[in-house]
Amino acid sequence: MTEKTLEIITLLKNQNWISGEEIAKSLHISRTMVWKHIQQLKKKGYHITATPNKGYHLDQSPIMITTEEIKQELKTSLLGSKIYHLSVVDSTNNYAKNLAKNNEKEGTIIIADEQTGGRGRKQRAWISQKGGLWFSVLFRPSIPPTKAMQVTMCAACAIAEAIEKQTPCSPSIKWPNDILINKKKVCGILTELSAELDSINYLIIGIGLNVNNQLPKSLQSIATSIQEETDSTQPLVPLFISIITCLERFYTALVKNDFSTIRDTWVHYSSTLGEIVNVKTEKDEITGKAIGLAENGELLLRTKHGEKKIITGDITYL
Ligand code: BT5
Repeated sequence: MTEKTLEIITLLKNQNWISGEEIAKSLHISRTMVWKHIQQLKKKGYHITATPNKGYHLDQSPIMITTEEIKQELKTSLLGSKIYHLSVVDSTNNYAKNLAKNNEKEGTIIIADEQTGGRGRKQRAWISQKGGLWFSVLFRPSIPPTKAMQVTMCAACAIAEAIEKQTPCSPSIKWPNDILINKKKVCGILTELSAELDSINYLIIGIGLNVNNQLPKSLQSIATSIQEETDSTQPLVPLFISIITCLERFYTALVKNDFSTIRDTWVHYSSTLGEIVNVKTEKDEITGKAIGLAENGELLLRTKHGEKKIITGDITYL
């Protein structure tokens, strides 16, 4: 898209109706050129009504991601300073890792319309067809590797807050990395890092949010999408912008050593605390009551054998 096309989007967004003549004047172009730009926007998925006497009206922005729209709307200073938008990739986390190894700066985001090899934890498959938000954010935090989980918590808080702001849904966070709506998983977070003993080289947060994508039958009892929950198609850009804006706020707090803001927000959205849960870890299976969250993001469980700190695992509510 050209500068002029972007300026037209801004004019359309700022006014209910705007005539071709006003656009032409404001951009110093002919009315024929205005018409050509409008046709281009329609091809990109913008729904624009043209009415004699009134002019043009923007009914709806595209459902799919457009980098131009992101650049126009995103007002963050660190996250998204560089954005790679791919139509298809195996995994945005893999792509981010390769960039990170080649000295890519903190804040870069990789977003894909579709992933052919989307991954969850322990190499589990993550279904990521067109219509969802699949992206990875590259961080280089000055925190010890033991605190890496705090960045995952920032992401979980940001996603929950953004869903609440942008949709009528009530999200909750299930420890350690799931966002639920009506008890079904709508989003998963995959955190991967490269670290020395006492410092992190890079940390990648991969976020998979089901928005307008279809889910396979095999997942329908445990997973949901924003579209399914709201019965309507949700434009991806406002949700994405909201997640990134919230994430930058939480991450800035974390870097300034203010973990309490993140913990309070996490507790506010948690569906895990207070529940009796079964946790499957690498080595064993533990049942207990989830009573709190430790400083580094571990789950505190009260069990028959006393209090236990769980670093990672899969939990089921009993
Ligand atoms: C996760 O793993 O929940 C992390 C998912 C992270 C995906 C993002 S997308 C962008 C970036 N690039 C990647 O390659 N990955 C990240 P885990 O907690 O292990 O959950 C995996 C399990 O969730 C699977 O075994 C399925 O049961 C279920 N699942 C798979 N696809 C799903 C989907 N689209 N929605 C909900 N659940 C799904």
